[in-house]
Amino acid sequence: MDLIKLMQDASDLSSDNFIETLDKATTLLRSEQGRIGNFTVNNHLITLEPSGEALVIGDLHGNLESLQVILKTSKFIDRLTAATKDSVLIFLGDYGDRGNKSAEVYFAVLQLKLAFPGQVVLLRGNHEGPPDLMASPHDLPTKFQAKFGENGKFAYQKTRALWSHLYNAVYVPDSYLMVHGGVSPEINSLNDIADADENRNKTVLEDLLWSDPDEDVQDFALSPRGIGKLFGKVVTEAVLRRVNAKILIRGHEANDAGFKINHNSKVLTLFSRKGAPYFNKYGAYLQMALSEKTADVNQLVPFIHKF
Ligand SMILES: [Mn+2]
Repeated sequence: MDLIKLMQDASDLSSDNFIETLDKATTLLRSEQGRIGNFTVNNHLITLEPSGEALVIGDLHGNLESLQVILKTSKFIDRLTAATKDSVLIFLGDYGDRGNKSAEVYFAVLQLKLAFPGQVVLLRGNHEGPPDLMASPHDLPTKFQAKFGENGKFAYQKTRALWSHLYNAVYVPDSYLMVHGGVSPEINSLNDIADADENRNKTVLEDLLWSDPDEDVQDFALSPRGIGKLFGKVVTEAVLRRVNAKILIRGHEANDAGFKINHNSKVLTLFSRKGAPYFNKYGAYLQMALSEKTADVNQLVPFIHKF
């Protein structure tokens, strides 16, 4: 795969090409269970081998330019193509809405998944939530309509069909738990994360997609978002202990530096897009060796790249 061609194809995207890509990706994701490439799939949870390199990308929200910058500076398509096949590209969710290239971002991300199925992981963000936990404002339907005309509605339906097949979390044993929003006090085991969907462990799903870490909250509190919770460091520490991980990596919150650190350096937030409507000064992504044993986010800072 070639980055310039991927970006060109995304910019030239037709509704037919988009719908075909959505169909292929949904079929692929639906089939994933058990051992695939570098990871093991257990329902909505991906467990990664602690080897090779990972590129972790936070919220993109329809900003294709940021994805292009990240893939170019990280040279990660070359890494994915390498014969060792031990590089993993992880998206933390929130692909669409807010920015003006949501369809293009979805297309590029799904093309990467289709090209490297065993090395690309797509997490579910709150902008890919179930019908009763939908993000607002949600401009995807109107943006698709404007871009694809009468096929916009169909493209939107196909996009919605994909969401329930996205993953809740990536787990690297003894090291990392990666989610879109946050952890839930109701997580007692990895299975609680793996099984959380529209029908089971609904509160866990809501917290994974929507919650935020807070320094002033001990356990948890109502979120100003109206969905999910603010969780304190007591919850972070308890959940990391219960699942045997040291660091929580998540997206979901815009910030000027592109990243922030919470809860005694146990929580890393990545925000990987720039431009309207957030106007954060920097976006950031994480490129790290999974074999490194890290118990403190400060040890990861050298591997956080700002752009
Ligand atoms: Mn979000």
